[in-house]
Parts: sequence; structure tokens; C-alpha cells
Amino acid sequence: MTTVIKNGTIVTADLTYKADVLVEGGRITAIGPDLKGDETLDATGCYVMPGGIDPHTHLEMPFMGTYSSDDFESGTRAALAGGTTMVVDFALPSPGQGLLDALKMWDNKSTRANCDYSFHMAVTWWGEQVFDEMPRVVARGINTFKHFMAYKGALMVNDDEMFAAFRRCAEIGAIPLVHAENGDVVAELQAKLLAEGNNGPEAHAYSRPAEVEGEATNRAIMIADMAGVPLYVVHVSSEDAHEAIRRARSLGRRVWGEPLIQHLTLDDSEYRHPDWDHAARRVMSPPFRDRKHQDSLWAGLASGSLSVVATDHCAFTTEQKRYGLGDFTRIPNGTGGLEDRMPMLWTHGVNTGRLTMNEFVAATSTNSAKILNMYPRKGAILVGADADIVVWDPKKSKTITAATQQSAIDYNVFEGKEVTGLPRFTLTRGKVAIHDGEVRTEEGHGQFVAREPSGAVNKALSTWKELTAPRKVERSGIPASGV
Ligand code: DUC
Ligand code: ZN
Ligand code: ZN
Ligand code: ZN
Repeated sequence: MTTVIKNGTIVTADLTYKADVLVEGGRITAIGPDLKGDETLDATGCYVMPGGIDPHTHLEMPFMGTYSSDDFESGTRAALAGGTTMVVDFALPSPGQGLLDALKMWDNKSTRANCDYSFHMAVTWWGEQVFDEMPRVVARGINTFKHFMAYKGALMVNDDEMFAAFRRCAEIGAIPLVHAENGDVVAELQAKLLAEGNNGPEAHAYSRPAEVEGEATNRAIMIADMAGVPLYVVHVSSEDAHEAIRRARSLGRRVWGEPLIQHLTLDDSEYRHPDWDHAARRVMSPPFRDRKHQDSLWAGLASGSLSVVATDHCAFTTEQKRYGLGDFTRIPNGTGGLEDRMPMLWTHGVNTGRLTMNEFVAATSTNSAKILNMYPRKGAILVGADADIVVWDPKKSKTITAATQQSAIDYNVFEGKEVTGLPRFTLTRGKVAIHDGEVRTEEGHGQFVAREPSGAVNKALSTWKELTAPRKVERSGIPASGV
């Protein structure tokens, strides 16, 4: 069976041109004029783009005494409905649990995925077992390791552990990721705010100011440099963190920053909303910020100092959020966004002139594929690439509402927002999963995408090699002791 996408304009990270696309056996087999296939998808007036890649999701993740409510089925269905054809989820060992053991759990959960997926592995504790298992995780096609600098007493790793893990990454050709917030300072601020009777969701934001993110981002960058390894900073939400990344990049260091669609489009006034549920539903870490920080993130996307736009999709129901009534530190941290990332970025980025269409494709797909080492199988419209394609209708509009969303939760943080620019068709490895508003997903269709380690990107500028083999300096005329 062949499928042809006809009469559209192909938009990739670097080209815009008119051509048809032929799909067979899950791959793109031809690109050119007047192609014919068994099935025709009419892309008149549409852009034919690489399907989105969300490099940061938490599906069915055990966290803060519960599980995030979108699993691999509902999460990937939401993704496809919004034009995203691949997610990279975090396998999260509980402290003390082996990495391979955690991976088994994620292998089991992900069998239900509607689209392709890959994993990052989290390093939530440090010891010989983790050290030994890291190369075995890489052999399984996972070349990225996430470190939490926050969530003290739970997922957080200290600097000595992080430095050891980063050096291990350097040895095995893997890239470390960081959640950069100073967990010690956050814990102090949380205790102070609670002691002062500040127990509402607004205190969540006060306990995690931009400074704690800026400090941790700087620290992680320096530690990565000393370990001789590149660094990927997840959910960059502030100018403080962005500034550290800009500086590192200008010094030739391979540091990538990932803002989220939520931080780009929602601000901290949400936490001062009089309705407790409204504010608590938006509790995530890092928290939403003010306009100054949002402008910085948009500038970073335009200038290239920030590389990709993700969601950190980690959806909790209102009932789950209410675990934190009377104590904001117990509100499960996380927001959804898988279905809305691409329409929101198109509406607020491309339609406003802040991003070109090609920059949109780079930020939502191609850059992730390159950084995470799965390009051009993913993130490309090229012969031989997987047919993960979104046929994007720039004129199609809707108002975002939980009433029609695919996500399993009972609200949407973008509720009421108008978007213009939506998928007409979404194809996952050639299979039409979204057909002009109709959901035709197939549970279990998604496959794991193994990612090779990449030596080429692992040459950060570093002085560490010199430091590990210091030269002994011969000196003469050493004064006698006790002079
Ligand atoms: N932040 C969140 O808000 N949720 C999941 C984990 C994280 O770091
Ligand atoms: Zn995080
Ligand atoms: Zn996350
Ligand atoms: Zn299938």
C-alpha cells in the first residue's frame, strides 16, 4: 500500500518547496512532482513538515506519591492529535533501583504507544551498580542520562554524584541532561514559606525563584565542562538560566537549552488566581515566570541560543493536585501540553513573526533529532526517512478546551486559548493517525527508537584532561624550612 501526500508545500528546517511525498512501508520513498499512490491525502493549502518530536515527557511516572495520569496510550494519542509523532520519555529508577530494572518497567508501559518513542535514563542515586549499568543502558540505545539538581530527599543528586555521573557519560559517549534548580535552597525556602503560613500554590513559585535556576544552570555547565562532556538543560524557564547557556555557547561549549511551550506562553500571574484549583493545576517546576523571562526565551529561540521546544508533559488530575491542599509542597508538580505544543508555538511564534516556519520545524522536531542522534531517520522529509509527517493547515483554528482534548485529565492549562495552525493529517511511520479531525490511532503501533552514542558531539572544550595529568614542576632554590 502506498500513500501520496499531494499538492502541499514541504517545510523542513532549512527548505520550503512544493512537492508531493510518496510513502510506502512506513518510510518516505519518493519526493517530487505528480506522484501517484493507492491512497491520496490532499495537502492543498498545507505545509508538509516532519512530525513533531517532544524530547521531554513523563508518561505514567511514579512521582510525589502518585502516578502522572497520561500513560503511553493517551499521551501519544494526544501527541498525534497535535502533530507530534515521537516522544522521548524519562525512565526513572526509584532511589536504590537499578537502571536496567527501571528500563524493564518502561519497556512494559510503552508497549501501548500509538507513535514511536525513545527513552532518557534518569540517574537518581549514585553507586557501583549505576556506574556499571550505564554502558549497558547505552547498549540498549539510550544515550542520554538525566540528573535532578532539585527534589531534595527524593530524586536529587549532589555535586559529587553528578560529577561522577558526568565523567561516566564522557567515557561512554553519552550526554547528560539536567533539571537545574538548587534543591537545597528550594527546600529552605519551602520550609520558610510554610512556617510563615504561606501554604497556597502561589508559594510554590516563591520557593523557586529564577535565581535558583540560574545558579544551578551555571553550576551544571561548569561541572560538565570539568567532566569534558556536553550538556542538555531541560525546561529552561528564565533569563538567568538562558544567560548561562548563552555564555557557555559563546565560549564554544556544547550546551543546549530546552524551553517549554508552557513557559513561553503562560506567566506567573496564574499562581495568584483566586481559585485554588486553577493555580494548583499550573504548579510545575520550574514555575511559570514573568514577561521579562518569557521575552528572553523567545529571543533565544530566534537567535539559536535555545535549541528545542518541549512540554515536560506530566499530567495530574484536579483530584491529584488536591493532595497539596494546605501544603503547596505536596501538590504533584507537572502540567500537560503534548497536544497543544505545536499549535501554540505556531500561533505565538510563526503567526506573530517571531519564528520562521523553518525555525518552527527546527525547534519542534529537527534539532531534537540531531541532538539526540536519530537524524535523519526522524526530524526530516527525505527519501529513506521514517514517514513521521504532519500535514499542517495554517488556516485551521480552534479554541483549546479540555472538553475535546485527548489527554486523560479533566482540565487544560491552555483552556480558552485560540490557536490558528493545526494538523490536517498526522502520519506515524506512514500510518494516518489523525485524518482531518478524526482520530485513527492504533494502540501498540509505536516502536522504540534506539539511539547510538555519538562521539562527534562529545568533545566539549575542557581543561579537565590537563588537570587529570598535572605536570610536576621542577624547582630549584627551595628555601630551607623554618626560615
Ligand atoms: N517538573 C515537573 O513539573 N514535573 C515533573 C518533573 C519536573 O521536573
Ligand atoms: Zn524537571
Ligand atoms: Zn521533566
Ligand atoms: Zn501499526
